[in-house]
Amino acid sequence: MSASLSIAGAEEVQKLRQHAYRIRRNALLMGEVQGQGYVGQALGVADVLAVAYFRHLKFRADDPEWEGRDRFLLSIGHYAIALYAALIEAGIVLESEIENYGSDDSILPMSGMATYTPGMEITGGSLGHGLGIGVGMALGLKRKGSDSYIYNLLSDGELNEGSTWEAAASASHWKLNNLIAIVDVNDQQADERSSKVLNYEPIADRWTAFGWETWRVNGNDLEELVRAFDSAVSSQSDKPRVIICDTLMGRGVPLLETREKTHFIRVDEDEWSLALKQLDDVYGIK
Ligand SMILES: Cc1ncc(C[n+]2csc(CCOP(=O)(O)OP(=O)(O)O)c2C)c(N)n1
Ligand SMILES: [Mg+2]
Repeated sequence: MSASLSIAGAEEVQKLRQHAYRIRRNALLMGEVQGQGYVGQALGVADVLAVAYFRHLKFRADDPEWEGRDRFLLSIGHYAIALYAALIEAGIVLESEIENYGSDDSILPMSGMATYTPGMEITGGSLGHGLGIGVGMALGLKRKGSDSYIYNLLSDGELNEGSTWEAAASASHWKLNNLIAIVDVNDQQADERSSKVLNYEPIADRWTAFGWETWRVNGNDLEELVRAFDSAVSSQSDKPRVIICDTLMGRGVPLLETREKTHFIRVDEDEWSLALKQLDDVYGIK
């Protein structure tokens, strides 16, 4: 895959911008169905998901369990709405499922579960286990001689979990250069700013000290993301890779960007159409 990578031009970045827009829009539409949800996270990581799914991940929309696919592991079950929005954009989940989001028999439950949703590789509601599962999968794929990558999106809250660091240590021990961790640093968690709950800095030095090749980028800047993902995928080192992404919760919808409490958002009925309109304005869509 790395051999076929070319430097992203303005046209490619524009295409990724459109994907990011639609991921954000899908997330808002799902939020509107329930009137609430983890919408701020979805808006925050939409650019990361656009670059992952539409520049790097190998997948077959009509065959989500294709053996040759890259695996995208969502540690953070509560971010499911973000991944659903990307899976819909990728054609793995039908757009018509949006209206069933979060209802009893839906394939899109509010917390991500592998048995419910095509493209959802793991069940991730109990935080701090995604990276450990990723280590096991990456080791297994290596032993099978597979050239697939394991991506694991984890949150800054998950850096509070000892299990994340056990996994980080074992990944470098096993030289898992087919494992790419993506850390969403939005400096938020359920009760407080993440940096106040438990300081995570110097975050890049910590990962480097655990034996990882490390990038830190503005996770809402597509060009920076493309450069980091391209380097991570094409690196020839035997180390696991981590891309630390500083993101803004609610990104792309000013009324949500400025909320004080963004972990779980409730939006008044009339505010959803305003949120969608603000998103269109930000993207210059009439
Ligand atoms: C092991 C575990 N402990 C606690 C929780 C409860 N919980 C759910 S979301 C959350 C916040 C985690 O931080 P982060 O993912 O950074 O939050 P966000 O950025 O989405 O606000 C917590 C503590 C959980 N799901 N699993
Ligand atoms: Mg967080």
